[in-house]
Amino acid sequence: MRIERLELRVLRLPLVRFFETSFGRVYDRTFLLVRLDGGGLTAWGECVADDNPYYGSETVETAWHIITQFLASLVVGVEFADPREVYPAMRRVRGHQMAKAALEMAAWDLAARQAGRPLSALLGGTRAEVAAGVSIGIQDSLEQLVDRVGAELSDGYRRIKIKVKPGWDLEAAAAVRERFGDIPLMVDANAAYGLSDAAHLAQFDAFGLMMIEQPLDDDDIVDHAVLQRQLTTAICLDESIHSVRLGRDAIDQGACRIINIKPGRVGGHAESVRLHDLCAARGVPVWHGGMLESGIGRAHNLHLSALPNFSLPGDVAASRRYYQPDLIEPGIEVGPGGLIPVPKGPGIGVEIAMDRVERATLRRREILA
Ligand code: OSB
Ligand code: MG
Repeated sequence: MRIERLELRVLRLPLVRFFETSFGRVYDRTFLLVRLDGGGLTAWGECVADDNPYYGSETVETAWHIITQFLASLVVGVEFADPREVYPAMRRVRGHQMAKAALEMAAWDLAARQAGRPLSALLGGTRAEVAAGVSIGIQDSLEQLVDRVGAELSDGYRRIKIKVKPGWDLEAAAAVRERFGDIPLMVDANAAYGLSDAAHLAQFDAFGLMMIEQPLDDDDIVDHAVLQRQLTTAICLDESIHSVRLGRDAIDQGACRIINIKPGRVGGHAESVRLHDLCAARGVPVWHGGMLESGIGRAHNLHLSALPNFSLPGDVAASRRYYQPDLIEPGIEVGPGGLIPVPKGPGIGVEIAMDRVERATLRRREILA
């Protein structure tokens, strides 16, 4: 496989509904798309970096800089025997997992298209459909939260995650439990707490949650291990797990019992598969996280979610919750039982609506071999 051409675009799309986490409320999403061409085929990847460094340290502009100045020359014009060689080829660049992942994931799409097979088959997927959950942002009132949860449950979603922060936490979980009883429920704090909040966080134990996601800082493992010993609720790490090695360390130290895998956070599909396999070997379940992706990133996520140890419903939801219309046609939909079929065509297996991509594009750069 030889990558002959790289095209990078900055796009902006309005969200169907605002999304609020402990680090703020957003009404639209700015992100990069990567297009790779090779052997007469075209492939796509999406960079999950946002226009701000609030979830993680990367942004659209840092990813643009790192890809154009440093990564492109390590990938464009290079012959790869296997997409697993792409991440190691970028090793001299430290960090910048989201920028690396966008290129690496597009390379997987290219390899799968060249093989004429769905991406999930190359990654080792064993499922034809994946269980969908939803992530519900912080709302203006508990009534609105309960309404949203009700709407998502009637759409068939198999697990509800609510975003929490100091001042919007125990009451939110209580309101959902009171109205909907014993549904599969979890909370995500996006690093909004400190170890000094341990006693407060322990009050979540009363709600029988599936897990509490990323209560403490994104660069922390040890304090999460201290906290986990004080909770009966399982801790799931998201932001803290930037690599397979950090995943290993977190498990070994007892910092979490579950891991959220986002390929953008660990450097792409190959690193995600390695993390998935490590967790499977240690008896740690994983689920696929989401970053408000367009249909292109969403399709990538579905293919990866087909691997066997993605045993909990992920933040892989229908296109229409995010963008209307999406950049793919048809959009991704949730079927009966809250399941989403993994696309069956070659590569990511979705049709890209180029007219919509063009309309949403703010900037474009072409890099040739
Ligand atoms: O922490 O999982 C997160 C969205 C943006 C940044 C971080 C997170 C999220 C979500 C939404 O929870 C997941 C989705 O629906 O795509
Ligand atoms: Mg999270």
